[in-house]
Amino acid sequence: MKTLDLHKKAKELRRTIFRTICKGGGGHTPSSLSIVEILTVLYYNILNISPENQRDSARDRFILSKGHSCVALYAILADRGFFNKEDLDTFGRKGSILGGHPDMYKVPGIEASTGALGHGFPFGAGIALAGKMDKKNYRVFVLLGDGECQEGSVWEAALFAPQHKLDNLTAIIDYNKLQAIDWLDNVISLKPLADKWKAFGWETREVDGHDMTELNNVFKSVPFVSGKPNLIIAHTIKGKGISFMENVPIWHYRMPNEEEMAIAYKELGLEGS
Ligand SMILES: Cc1ncc(C[n+]2csc(CCOP(=O)(O)OP(=O)(O)O)c2C)c(N)n1
Ligand SMILES: [Mg+2]
Repeated sequence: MKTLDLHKKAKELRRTIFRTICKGGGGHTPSSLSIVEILTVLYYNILNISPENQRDSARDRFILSKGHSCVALYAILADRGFFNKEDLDTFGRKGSILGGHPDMYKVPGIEASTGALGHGFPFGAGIALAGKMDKKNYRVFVLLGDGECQEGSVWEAALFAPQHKLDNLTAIIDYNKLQAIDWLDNVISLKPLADKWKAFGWETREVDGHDMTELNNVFKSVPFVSGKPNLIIAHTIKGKGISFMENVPIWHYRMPNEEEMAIAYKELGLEGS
C-alpha cells in the first residue's frame, strides 16, 4: 500500500478504535492509539497473513504482547476481513468474542491470548525457535509495551533469542515512556534501552513509531543481520491523535465524559457519530 493510503487507513483505524471503546464503555484508549501506525504498516505492507492463510503453518505471526491495546488490533483484523466489522459493536459485552484482552480461541487472527504482561514475548520467541527447528520460513513479530519491559520474563526471552540465533524474531517496543499511571523514569527506568538490548545480542534500530515511511523501511530490512534477533525501538506518543490524551497519564484508566467525547470525535473527524 502507498504511504498516502496508509495514512488514510491509520486515520480510519483511530476513528474505529475510539468509536469501539466509547460504545463498549471501557478500554485502554491511549495505549491503543500509540500503536496505530505500527499495526497499519505491519498488517497492510509487511505480514504474510490473511483470512485465507490463517491456518497455514508457513504464515507470519504477529503477537500483541501488550494485550490491553487489543482494540487497535481488533479494528485492523476486522478491516482485513478476519471477522465481521459489526462484531466491533459488541466489544466488551457479555457473549462477545471481543473482550478487554485478546483471546486466541475466540477471535480469528489472534495468535496468542495476552493481557498478563510479560508473556506474549517469550511465547513468540518459542514460536520463532519452532520455526527454525521445523525449517519454516515464517517470521514472528512481537509488540511489547515499555512498561511491560519491567517484567522479568521479558529479559529471560531477551537472553534466550540470541542464544538460539532467532533472526526470524522481531521485537518492537512501543516506547511511549508511560506505564499505567506514571512515567517509566519515575518508576523503573529502562535507560539506556538500546544499549541493554545490544548487550544481550540483539541487532537494534530506533524509529519514530508514527512515521510510516520509517516503519516500512525498518520492517522491510529484517533480518538486519543474519543469525541475530531484531529489536525495533519505536518512539511513540501515548494517546496519539486526541490532544487532551497525549502524554497525560490519567487517561490510561479514564473514559471521557460527554463533553470530552465530543472534542475527541471532532479531532478524529467523527463529528455527528
Ligand atoms: C502482569 C501484569 N501486571 C499488571 C497489569 C496491569 N496493567 C495493564 S496495562 C499496564 C501498563 C502497561 O504499560 P505499558 O507496557 O507501557 O503499555 P502502554 O499502556 O503504555 O501501552 C498495567 C500495569 C497487567 N495487565 N499484567
Ligand atoms: Mg508505555
